[in-house]
Amino acid sequence: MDQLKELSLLVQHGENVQAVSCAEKLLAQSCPMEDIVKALSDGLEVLRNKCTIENFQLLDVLLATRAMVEVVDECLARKLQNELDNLATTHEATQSAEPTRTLVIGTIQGDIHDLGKHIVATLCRFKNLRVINLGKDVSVEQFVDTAIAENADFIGVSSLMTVCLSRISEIKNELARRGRNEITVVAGGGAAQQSSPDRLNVDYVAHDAFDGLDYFLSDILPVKS
Ligand code: B12
Repeated sequence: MDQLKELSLLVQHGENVQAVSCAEKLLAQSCPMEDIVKALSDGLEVLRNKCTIENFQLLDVLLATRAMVEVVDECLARKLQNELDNLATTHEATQSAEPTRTLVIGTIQGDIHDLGKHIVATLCRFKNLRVINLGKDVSVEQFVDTAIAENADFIGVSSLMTVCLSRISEIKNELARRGRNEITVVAGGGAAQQSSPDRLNVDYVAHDAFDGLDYFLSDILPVKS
């Protein structure tokens, strides 16, 4: 069987130990991280029908969740750390070691889904961004207060719950009220992806974690001196 398919199935079935070992093998074979994250997400996608208001098979979903988090923390984070360590030995990397951009990230109030946000935060932390992770169920005021206090460049907001989407649009209104229009707001997560920047009143809606990372690292901002 295709190893990425196998990884999806292992996550879907909550086989955390085997999922970690499968992901390690894939990374050792230079499988792109994008493909691994896609396989993890596919594994959880199958559980969609076990996570509805009417049918909530919590144990199955939580076991899959644990397997996914372990792959992210034990395989992907370690691989990213190794890449960073290797880079740090080069002169060029030593010069650019200080993070130049700050991201405040969290899941919007009313929503407790945090796996996608965890992946984004992990990728960004290892790609030279300063990341302040506010966790889940985060109010508009918490996002804005923290972004201002930390002199952030970006607010990253995640939402998988359609009913919570309207709160996202309040973030830019609150930033404007506080005279901080320059802070860029990026939304992501299954529910946000179904919408548009205009409707969510954000600067960008990321298709996935890597698209978000590209946006945070792109030339849209002048690099702070
Ligand atoms: C796992 C899961 C849970 C877990 C969450 C565990 C956790 N720690 O996160 C638990 C069991 C707790 C849970 C609870 C509930 N869930 Co649930 N859950 C899911 C499930 C199966 C997978 C979600 C997931 O983690 N996917 C994998 C991650 C990696 O994908 P992702 O979040 O989309 O993230 C990727 C990108 O979107 C991006 N990204 C995400 N955020 C951000 C942010 C930024 C800034 C950027 C740049 C990128 C980015 O990066 C990731 C990698 O590319 C989904 C079904 C689905 N496939 O979406 C339902 C789902 C989200 N749940 C749903 C529901 C209804 C619920 C409950 C209400 C069920 C209930 N009976 O109570 C509760 C919610 C309670 C609440 N108030 O939030 C619905 C939501 C429907 C809707 N559209 O409103 C879904 C879609 C299932 C369905 N019925 O269709 N759930």
